[in-house]
Amino acid sequence: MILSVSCVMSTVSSGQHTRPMCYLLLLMILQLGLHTAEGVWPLPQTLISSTERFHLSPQAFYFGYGRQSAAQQGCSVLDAAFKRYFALIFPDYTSGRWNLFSDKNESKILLQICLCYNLSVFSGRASLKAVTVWGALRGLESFSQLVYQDDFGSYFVNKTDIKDFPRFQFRGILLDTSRHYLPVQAILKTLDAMAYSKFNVFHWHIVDDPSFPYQSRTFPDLSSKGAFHPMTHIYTQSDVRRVISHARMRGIRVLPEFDSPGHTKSWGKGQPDLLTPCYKGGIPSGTFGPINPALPSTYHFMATLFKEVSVVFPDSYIHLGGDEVDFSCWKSNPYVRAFMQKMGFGSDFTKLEAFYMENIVNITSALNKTSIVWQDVFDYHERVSTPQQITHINYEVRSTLFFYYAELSRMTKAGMRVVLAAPWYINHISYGQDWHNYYTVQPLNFSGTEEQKKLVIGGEVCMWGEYVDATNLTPRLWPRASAAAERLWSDEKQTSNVDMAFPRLQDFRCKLVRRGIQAEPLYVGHCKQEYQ
Ligand code: CP6
Repeated sequence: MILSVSCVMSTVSSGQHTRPMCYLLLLMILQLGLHTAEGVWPLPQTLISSTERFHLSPQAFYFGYGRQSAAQQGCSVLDAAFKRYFALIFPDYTSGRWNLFSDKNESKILLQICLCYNLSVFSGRASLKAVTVWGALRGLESFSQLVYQDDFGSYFVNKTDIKDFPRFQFRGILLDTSRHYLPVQAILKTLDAMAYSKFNVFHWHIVDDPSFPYQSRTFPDLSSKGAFHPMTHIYTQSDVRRVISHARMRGIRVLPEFDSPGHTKSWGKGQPDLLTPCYKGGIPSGTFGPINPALPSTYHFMATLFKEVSVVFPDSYIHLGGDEVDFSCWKSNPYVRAFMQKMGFGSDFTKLEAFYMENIVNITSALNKTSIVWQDVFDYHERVSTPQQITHINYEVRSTLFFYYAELSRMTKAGMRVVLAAPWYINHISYGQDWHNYYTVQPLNFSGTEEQKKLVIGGEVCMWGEYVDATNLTPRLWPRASAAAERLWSDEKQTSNVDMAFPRLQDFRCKLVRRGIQAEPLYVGHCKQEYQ
């Protein structure tokens, strides 16, 4: 069996994805077999399957490029994906356990995945047609989920027809590597699992108050003094390259966040005079607050750091943070107050925060990056009213569950593109089937025009790290994040019922377990192949 794959447009050159945020698959047609109509998570936009099934023999199965395909052998993304998916589809064969099943003398069927525009399906032949390599990756994932084994270990795939594309172009997961250090292996494994749920953005909240694990070329003291450990709890330049390359091979972009001016305590250890000295009774108290916005040296430092970061992280987007700034230290500092007077800010510290963020946004746009910030920045800007300066910022809405519809209305009305994060703070846990909460979110159910709704470019699952390290990351993320993944990928009408989703998600969770992901159980039940 041959699976022949074609890409109409070859966006396979090195570097990052060619178009920001939209290496989404424009058209993906996968014509092959499924064992049930529910075999794929997240649910494809259209899926027709029949009970007619084809036998797949690992000895006689291969992926090939369609004749008309713009991508051909040598396309590193697809060549590598063919290898990965072969192993995922035939785990027994690849692990050497195939002999247990021996050859039952079955006819060798040809499954051809052809990515050409002429979609023709013969029995035992499959064709996958995509506009970009990234679309082809999503199609391969769907195909791999369609293959199943019978009780004797033989592989099958049912006759199936899928036309698919994502509902939202931004489908992210945030990992926090400052509250706890996550070993590179844990990040790579998370990227693997993200691809299984068709996530496409890894938001790397790499530094924060507790630690600074990013090893900077320009400012090595930041990690040698600010990391939990200067040698073992850092991300070297080569670690970062590994993460970015692993992500890219799976159609995932890496969005780095260097959160400032708040959440920067760890920065102060390796960079003297960066943080604001707090005062008590007219003298410095010895404690430090947010980054000092009143010193020119601050902006020189930030420009130099971001110059490095913009090269190390090739994605066209960069996250600048800007959340939860505590004004009390700024208020206490006489030099900051004098700066406020000079700038005409009076005693409105939101103006100072807005001034700082505007400078950082300008630094990063001069580096040809589009900035993303947390919602707090929008709130300050709204009051300062300098809308022309912030039109290229995406806001991440993180207000409490009950209010995010109002926030979405308000922010899209101002013309902001937004990424919704609030309903998916998945670091919170509670007893019971809390995936329902992540599944039943309706991101576009706010009052606003069609134009406003188009500004919601997607959503993001946040795994804040206060109580999470490599011991519990995976079971806390999966399959709960997969519930959000279906909300962000699939048609809302077809996926509005949690009772219909439950057996499908249970089945998908078993697929994750089978692939070596320690995804936690949803409720009472069993998997054909339990985790071992
Ligand atoms: N760290 C940073 C955090 C949080 C934020 N920013 C956070 C706030 C509230 C909750 C969870 C996480 N830990 N830098 C807010 C975006 Cl409930």
